[in-house]
Amino acid sequence: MAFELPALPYDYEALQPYMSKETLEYHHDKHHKAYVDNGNKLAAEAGMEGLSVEEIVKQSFGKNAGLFNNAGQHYNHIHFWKWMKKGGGGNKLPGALQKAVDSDLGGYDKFKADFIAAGTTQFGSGWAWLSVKDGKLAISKTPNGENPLVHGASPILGVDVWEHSYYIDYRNARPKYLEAFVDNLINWDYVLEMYEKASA
Ligand code: MN3
Repeated sequence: MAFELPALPYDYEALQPYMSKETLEYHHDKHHKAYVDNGNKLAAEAGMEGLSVEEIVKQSFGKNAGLFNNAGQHYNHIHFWKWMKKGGGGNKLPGALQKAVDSDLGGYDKFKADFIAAGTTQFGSGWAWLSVKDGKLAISKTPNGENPLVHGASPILGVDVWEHSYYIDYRNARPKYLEAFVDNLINWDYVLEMYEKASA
């Protein structure tokens, strides 16, 4: 099925002051749209246009870099918009997630420190992740458009650490952006939804 640019699930102003209208306009309307357009073109050339975005990501990994990068970024951004909400973030996690964070990651404070460290230490462009692998939560990082799907895991939360995600609002201060994301933006209800699907 052809890739489509999803509408943002909130207004362009909704995430201010943590993520500006200008950032969302560029990031969603221009960057994500380019991944959709390029991904559709490259998927058609590869004869994969009938597959789901998840299948295209898995099948193109290590074989078709152009298609993989665009399909990976399309998948990542579809979820990234939903992983944020107005009034999000903080340490009030839905019950099942809190339990898993406590048992698998050593509690919320350690999750926060390790997740921010993953994003801070990703050299260059990429993502930091919280995933379910072999039934347990795990934190990781990936370069460019890569994601945990190609490492046998199910991503349930990711943060974009490409400069286009934070440079307008935070300039070079990536750790400040990551802290604001965790404290003020994460939509834990959507993380729970993905956690339940991944654990089913
Ligand atoms: Mn991005």
